Amino acid sequence: MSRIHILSNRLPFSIEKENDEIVLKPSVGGLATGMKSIYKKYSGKWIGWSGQETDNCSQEEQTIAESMLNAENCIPVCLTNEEINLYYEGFSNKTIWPLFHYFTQFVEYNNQTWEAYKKVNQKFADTALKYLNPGDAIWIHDYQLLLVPEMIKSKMSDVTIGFFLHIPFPSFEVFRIIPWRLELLHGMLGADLIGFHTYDYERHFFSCIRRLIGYDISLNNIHTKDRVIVVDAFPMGIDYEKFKQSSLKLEMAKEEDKSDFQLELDKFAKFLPDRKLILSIDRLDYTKGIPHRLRAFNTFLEKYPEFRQKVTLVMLAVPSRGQVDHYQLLKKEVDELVGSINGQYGDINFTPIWYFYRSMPFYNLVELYRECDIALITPVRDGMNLVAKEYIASRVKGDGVIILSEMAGVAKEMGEAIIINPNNEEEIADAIFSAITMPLKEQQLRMKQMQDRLQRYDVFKWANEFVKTLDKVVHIQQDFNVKRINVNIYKSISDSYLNSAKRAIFLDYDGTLTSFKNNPDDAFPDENLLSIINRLVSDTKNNVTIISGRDRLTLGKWFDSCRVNLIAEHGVWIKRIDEEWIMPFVVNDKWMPNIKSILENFVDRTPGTFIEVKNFSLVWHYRKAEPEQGDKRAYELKDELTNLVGNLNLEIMEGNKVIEVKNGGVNKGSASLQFLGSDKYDFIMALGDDWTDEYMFRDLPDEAVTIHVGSKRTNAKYKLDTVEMVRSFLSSLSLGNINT
Ligand code: ADQ
Repeated sequence: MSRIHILSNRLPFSIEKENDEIVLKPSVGGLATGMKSIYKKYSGKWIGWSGQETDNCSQEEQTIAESMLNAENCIPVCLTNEEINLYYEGFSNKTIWPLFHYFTQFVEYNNQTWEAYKKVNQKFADTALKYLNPGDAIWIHDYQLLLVPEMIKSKMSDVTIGFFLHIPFPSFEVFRIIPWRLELLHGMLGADLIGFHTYDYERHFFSCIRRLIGYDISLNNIHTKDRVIVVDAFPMGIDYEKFKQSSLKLEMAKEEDKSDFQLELDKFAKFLPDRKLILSIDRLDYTKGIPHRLRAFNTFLEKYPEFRQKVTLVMLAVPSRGQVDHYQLLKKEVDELVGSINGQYGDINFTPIWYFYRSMPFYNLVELYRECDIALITPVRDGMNLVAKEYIASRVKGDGVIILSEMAGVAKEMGEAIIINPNNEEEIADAIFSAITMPLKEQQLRMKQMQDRLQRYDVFKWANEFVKTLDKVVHIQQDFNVKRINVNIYKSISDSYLNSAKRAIFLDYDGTLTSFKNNPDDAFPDENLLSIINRLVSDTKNNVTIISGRDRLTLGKWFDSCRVNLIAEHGVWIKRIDEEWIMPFVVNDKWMPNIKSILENFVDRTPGTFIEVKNFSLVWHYRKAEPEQGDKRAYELKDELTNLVGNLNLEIMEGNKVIEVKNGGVNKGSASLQFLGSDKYDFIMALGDDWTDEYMFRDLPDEAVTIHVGSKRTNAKYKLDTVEMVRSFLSSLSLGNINT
């Protein structure tokens, strides 16, 4: 991969004015650290907003800021006050943020902010496009820029795009609420790799894609009409060594080197050596569950009165989004709760809650992480939560207990924490009691396991893993592109077609010559298709065979007027032109009643599914079922059948939204070879779209032109994307067109 650029809402520097001079202030957050390592290593640019509102500063100030940022390989996207209001504070923070965190009651649906969101996303995309070269990669971050991947992909398809969402991706039932859901999904699908913190978010995303767009998903790949998009979970880490080393440094610090804050903490510890400190750190956001936490602390003091003078909650809340109403209300609620608890349980010597409503410098944060015996992290929803990881990295003595909400992404990685439901105040109160009374040995054991894991998977590893996968995706896509029939490939196929004297052409039916219909009986050949086939067969050099899983009666009826050979039920029946149907293989139907009763049980439990009974096979169709339920039942059915079919010499075939059970050894591969027999053909071609056609692609002679329809992995040599392309390809061949 040549260059990798980063695109995020904010640049890793902010512009500030000091004594009338413009200065760049670097961000110290984990993301900035991880990304800096990437865009520097891969000689890219970092594109984003600098924090400067263009209508609040002069042109000269903007120019100075821009050249200072350029010197750091940063490219500012200039935004006006109004754009920030509508796109960032509006649509990003009043619509997407609450929706994706399941606060549906806070979601605002406002066309004006949506229009601004689109416009500003386009501004980011346009700025990036100025710096992108073919072959470059770009890594786009977070919910403010969901539309940018598609905006870039549609203009420059040869740029590889990674997208990472830092917040949760909600379940389908929540995501479907938003009127602009399709636009948002299509925006994200412009990416080649989409990353989430956890598998749950990935699962929700897949479910939305299946239900709202209908693309096929296999393992963690989404198959669109013309691309494969890889989706995976990459739990973000922190700069572990930075926290560990700073904490070790504090451990060794002499009295005169200590901060005032640390000296106060020392004094407190000396004065009250048995006092336990519980730490709570967050941005003041309604997703972080701060009022629940305070009420739970209140319950703890009520339920365990013996700890009333012995436990202090140190609560740090960073001011955040203060212009938004819900945040102002939250601040009021938190202030009142803190006041009420301190009023009720405090006295001259004891303040139950130390409340700081401000940001703190990095070294003070580490001092607190070191000093507090327990970290109480109880968001009601959180994409990941880095505070939990920072606390663990700073515990260089190996003690300390962490109480963690099961609703935070980080809980998936930390089975050793005390995991709680943030809405259960009683449970949190009991967890505080367990943490306070946890023996040191157990604390150390749990802490060690978490530390080992976090140290291995830090923010650098996280970033590198993402980039490594992005690189792999490039290869998967190249693989797909190499096989797609382009002008040159078409020319060489057409040359050998025209230069041949005897041709065998095998054409699968559903999904290849015609699109899928909800009711299989409605997929009869239309006039256009019949004329293409008739033109093909009018050339006496061509021996054309429709090879399908369909039953022989249907195929016989539909192609009655065409001079084509027919292979039905995946090879059970063969009918050559002007001859009768024959069964080239020995097959039986004795197994059918038993298997049919199993399938019936699945039909009863899965609305929208039905059984097709063929002469020698049974098919369970689930195209009309609820997509998720259909897929789930299909897994179940395959599992159940696999245990039975071996003994009965049967085979399970998985087609496009169908599962078919049939006699073993009979498939489109053996049938097509049987058909060719000992006749000599100097041009053999086969087209098909699903798994059942792969037998043909595998078994036909090496020189055969094999073409997969769609974008799945295949044994075929070439690909065509759609049924329409198949039709125009066959038309061009039959007309003898050299170019198409
Ligand atoms: P945030 O919602 O901002 O991030 P989080 O992951 O906890 O949440 O990060 C907060 C950061 O702010 C931490 O690095 C912490 O040290 C710092 N911080 C907190 N309080 C502070 C204080 N008083 N003073 C100074 N610094 C303070 C979003 C998602 C998260 C996801 C991250 C990263 O909401 O779920 O973990 O992105 O993907």
